This record gives sequence, C-alpha cells and structure tokens, in this order.
Amino acid sequence: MTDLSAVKRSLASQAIETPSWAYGNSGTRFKVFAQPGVPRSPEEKIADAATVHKYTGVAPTVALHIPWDRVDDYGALTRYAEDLGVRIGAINTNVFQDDDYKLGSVTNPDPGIRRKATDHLLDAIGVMDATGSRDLKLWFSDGINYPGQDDLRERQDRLAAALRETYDRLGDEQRILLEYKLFEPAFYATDIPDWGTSYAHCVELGPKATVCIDTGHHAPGTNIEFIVAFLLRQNRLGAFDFNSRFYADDDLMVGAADPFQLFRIMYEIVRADALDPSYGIAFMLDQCHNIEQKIPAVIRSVMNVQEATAKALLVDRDALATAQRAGDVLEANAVLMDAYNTDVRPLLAEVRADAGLDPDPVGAYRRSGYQRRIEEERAEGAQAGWGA
Ligand SMILES: [Mn+2]
Repeated sequence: MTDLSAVKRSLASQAIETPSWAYGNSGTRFKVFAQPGVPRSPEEKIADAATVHKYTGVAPTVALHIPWDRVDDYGALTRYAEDLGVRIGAINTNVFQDDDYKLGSVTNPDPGIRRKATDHLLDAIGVMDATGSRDLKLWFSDGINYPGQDDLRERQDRLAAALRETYDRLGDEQRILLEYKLFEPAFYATDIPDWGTSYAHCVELGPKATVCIDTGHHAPGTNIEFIVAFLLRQNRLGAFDFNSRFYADDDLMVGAADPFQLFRIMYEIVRADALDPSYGIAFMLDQCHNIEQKIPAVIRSVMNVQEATAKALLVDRDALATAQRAGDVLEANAVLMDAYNTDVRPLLAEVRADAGLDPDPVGAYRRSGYQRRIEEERAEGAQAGWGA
C-alpha cells in the first residue's frame, strides 16, 4: 500500500525550475509571433517566473541565459529575485549565436574562436559566483554538415580541452550540466549527439560534471527512462530539460505529447528516491511557447510534471517488486498501469489547498489580473526572448 501522506509531502516539496526564455517571444525559423505583455528585461522575466511560483508553489528557481539575460549587476538581480520569492537557478551559456561559430564554438578548427567560446563559458562561471548558482548548463550546437568537413576525432579532443578548462574553474559547490542533442543545427554529425557521449566526457572530467537530459533531444522511439535509470545508477544524472517533441526538438509543453513517457521517467526518479531537491537533480523546463500565452503555459507545464510525479509516487512498489520477482509479467505491468491510470488531479488540488494555494493555478492566474497589467505596463519596447 502506498502511504498517501508521504506522497503529499513529496509533492509539496517538489521543485521545478522555469527558464527565463520561456517568458519572452520565441518562434520558429519561419516566424516569431510577438505577444502582448512579454518581458522587456531580465527583471521582468524573473517577475513572470515568480508569478508562476506564486500560483504553483513548486517553481522556486528561474534559469538564466547569458547573454540574453546579461545585466551589469548580478548581485542586484539576485536580490531582486529573492525579493520576489524566487532564486536564480542554472546559468545557461550561448556559443551558438555569433557569426564566429559557423563552423563550431569549442570544436571550431580555429584556435582563436575556440578561445573566445571557452572564455564565454568561464565568464558564465563568474556570473554563477555572483548569483550563487550551482549549475552551469552547457549545450553546444557544434557539429558538421558534410562527411569530411572536419575531423570527427579531433573535434572530440578540442571539446575535451574546453570542458577541462571550464571544469577546473568550477567552485566546490558548482557543477557542469552537459546537454546533448541528436541533430540540428548540424545535420551530419553533432559533437555531443547522445547521452553516452555526454556521460563519457563527464566521467573524464570528474564528479562535478553530470548529464542533462533534454527530453526533446532524442531519436523517435528512444527509451528515455532507461537513460534515466542508467545515469542514476552511475550518479551522473544532473538535470532534465523537460519539454515535448512530436517530430524533432519541438520544445512544446512537457507532458503534452506523451504523458505516459513522462510518467515512466518520473517513476525511475521515484524508484531511486531522487525526487527531493536535496538529491541534487535539477528538474528544469526548456520550452518555447510560440503561439500560446506564455505564463499560463508554464503553469500548465509545471502541473503536467506534478501530475506525472504524483502518478509515479502512487506506484505500489511492494506489489510491483513482488510481481517482478515472481516473473508475473501481466501483474507487474498492471501495477504500473494502475498508478498511471489514477486521476491525481483531486490529490494535487488537496496538496495545493494544504499549502494555502488555489487548487486551480491556471484559473487563479487568469483571475488575478496579472496578464492584463503586464500587457498595459509593457506595451512599449518588448524584446524578443531569443535575443538580448
Ligand atoms: Mn535543452
């Protein structure tokens, strides 16, 4: 039997990090549709993130992206966030938007460009020192489009050298989260295409380097929960970038495309007792709300993670273990599916009510008048979320 009060405690203490870029305008290569009320500054992105936390109670940190969220005084920005009831989370680097990076950043054949890219990573650790952030998130667009374009193995050597220099600059409490992506923008070979490549570089670097699983960065049909289980066993799972994919790196709301997959992922987390923030996994969203209203979309995404988590916590692990040991295939599957098929919305409504929150976070946001206020206040000078 599952202990319901323990489930509620776990849900109440869950922490999901939202990304600053989710609040700004975003789009595809074809068009960015501007929305009214989007933030014009890092401070306004943080204010929107604090609003999501206010209505969900489980989104206490916001990830920043440098240079999109560059400010003169990161100490002041940190205090600004704390005054609004949130903290600065992971610092995301950007070595993909400069003309110099056409042939790669840290794997570029030109040592001068590699130096520039690595310096950006080192600068980002300086930002972390000021914000008190634990995590440096590294994603590299590096790769090649044509066979023979560059030397595959030498590019790994260049990558390893840049990662080593960055790792050695980390403080005692700081970590690298090394993300991978199968393809795009490189179409023939990406320098960190999969979790195995990321994992191998992390092992080479040391214990402060861990893998970040972006749920949208896999080939169709990839068993992501297997990757989760494997990395947990190796103590190398540092973070998730949650989102949904139908076709490629679609960055849609987590749980929208495949809520069952999200449940299976969260079950592996629960199975490893790795849900509590003290375990050290950063559960982050990495999404772009191109056509839907942004703040309620982030709230909805947080709720989707909560629902998958609640179902995972409801799995009767004793009954599952018994069925598994007995080799009872159908019963083991049924135990898992019983939990998945439970409607956990009333349970989560109780958890929110217990925390003094409205049981309906999206409804509460819509009734709050916040959207109308930001559309008026930010009528002039809205900035694109994908640029500084
Ligand atoms: Mn990502």
